[in-house]
Amino acid sequence: MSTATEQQHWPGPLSAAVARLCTGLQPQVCERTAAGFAEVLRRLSAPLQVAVAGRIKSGKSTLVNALIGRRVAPTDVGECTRLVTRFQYGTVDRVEVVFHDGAKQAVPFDSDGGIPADLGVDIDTVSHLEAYLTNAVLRDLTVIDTPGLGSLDAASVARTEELLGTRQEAADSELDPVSRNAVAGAEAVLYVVTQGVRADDEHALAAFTAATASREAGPVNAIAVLNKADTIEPGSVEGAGGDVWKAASLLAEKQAQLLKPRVADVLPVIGLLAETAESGAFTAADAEALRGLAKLDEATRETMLMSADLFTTWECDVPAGTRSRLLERMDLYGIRCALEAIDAEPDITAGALRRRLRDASGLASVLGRLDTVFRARADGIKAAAALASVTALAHASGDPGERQRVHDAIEVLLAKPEAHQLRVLEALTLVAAGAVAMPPDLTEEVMRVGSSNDVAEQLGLPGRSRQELTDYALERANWWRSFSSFGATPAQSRIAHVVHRAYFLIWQQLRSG
Ligand SMILES: Nc1nc2c(ncn2[C@@H]2O[C@H](COP(=O)(O)OP(=O)(O)OP(=O)(O)O)[C@@H](O)[C@H]2O)c(=O)[nH]1
Ligand SMILES: [Mg+2]
Repeated sequence: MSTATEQQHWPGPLSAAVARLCTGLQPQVCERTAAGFAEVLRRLSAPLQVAVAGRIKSGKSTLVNALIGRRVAPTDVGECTRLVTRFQYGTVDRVEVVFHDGAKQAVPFDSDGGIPADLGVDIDTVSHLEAYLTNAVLRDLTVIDTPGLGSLDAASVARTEELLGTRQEAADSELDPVSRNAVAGAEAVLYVVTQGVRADDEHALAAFTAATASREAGPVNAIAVLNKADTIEPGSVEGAGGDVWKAASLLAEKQAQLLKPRVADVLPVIGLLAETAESGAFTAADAEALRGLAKLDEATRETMLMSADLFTTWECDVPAGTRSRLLERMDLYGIRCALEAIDAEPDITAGALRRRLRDASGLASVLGRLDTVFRARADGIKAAAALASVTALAHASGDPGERQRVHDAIEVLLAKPEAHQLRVLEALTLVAAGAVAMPPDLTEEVMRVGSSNDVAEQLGLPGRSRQELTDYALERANWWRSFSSFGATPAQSRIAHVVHRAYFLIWQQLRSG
């Protein structure tokens, strides 16, 4: 007989195992916890939930539009920038306002196909927005646009947490607030920073933990982008040689030092240019206007490109309104890129020019990382998030017997060989968050082994022969085994077991493959 669990489409074997755990436990827990488990099951079968988070005006919504490939999230002004909007896959494009009392109201798109900047409803009564779009990217990622973390006081963190927490399905399922909190929140985060991460941005990243309600952010489920790379003054970055992109890459590396291991990576990006290139906002008329600008003599052109003001006010044949539009869509750096592309290839088509802008935006690398960090590991990320929710629900129940039953069931699950990857993710998160202290070199090794699917990368020996890799894997497997028995604290020992096993499996794979 096939159960409901087997009929569902889970993202993979780990999620399926956690789903079985939930269904198995449901009859053994109180009604409230069981309702929470039902919610966990529902979330497990949904696409990975990725929150785009960061400071006010860091370009979150712009980046969301670039990812979706449509200018749909309002940017810059309007009350919607203060709301959480969930973009998910749907067969018909529509947007709904969800009120605090659970009521919903459809809102029409504006004439450009975007969510209107002002909704015409009392914003204080609104919980969040749900946008259903036909865009294919949303089939396996639900993208959550969040309001900027402006101040890092507890109140603003709590607000984001609550906003992310009071999502539609949680509200639908009539969970009490405690249970809702335990299952709410994003499963992964794309953290947007701009030039100069300061200490409080690290705090903001820690605040993501609050936003995700029950999950720690870590290299498993967090990526950062250094947005607005085009606005970096290359002269201010040593070693950039006056090159904007080089400067951005160097800064991103520096920020990675600060933010790792809380995030898997920091990638430079120009969200605005990515949005323009991906959303169809770049038109043949824009290309024509740029061609007009490319014909200007060198001195005029350079003068105009010195500032936004000069660009729009300088006397020239291309109408000022057209120039303002270009500026708004591409900013000066994007315009310069386009002009250089036209210089090199005067007959370049609008389509080819658009592709050049996309290349210049750095979006491809971001999408690549989203694939390898989030999409490829969605099963593990979702399963780990679900386990965290299950644990939180059991704790919230206040019944020690129930807590113990849930705890035992999780232990049984984690002890199974097929749950190894789940333990690796858990170990990574614990070490990255500093919950288990490790010497720096061992921390690095845990990160390396757990953060890749490529054996040579996991071993930190790219380009070595199979024999060398095999020998090294065995050596490290043995080292971690003895560390787990002799050198480690109990918490470290648990991690060491997992790392030992990871090396052992690598060794086995190398020997047989
Ligand atoms: N030059 C430049 N401007 C950008 C870039 N990305 C976004 N912007 C501009 O920055 C402003 C803010 O962008 P939003 O996407 O609204 O930022 P946000 O983080 O969603 O803002 P809030 O939701 O209000 O916190 C807009 O004017 C964007 O056009 C970029 O890569 N380069
Ligand atoms: Mg916004």
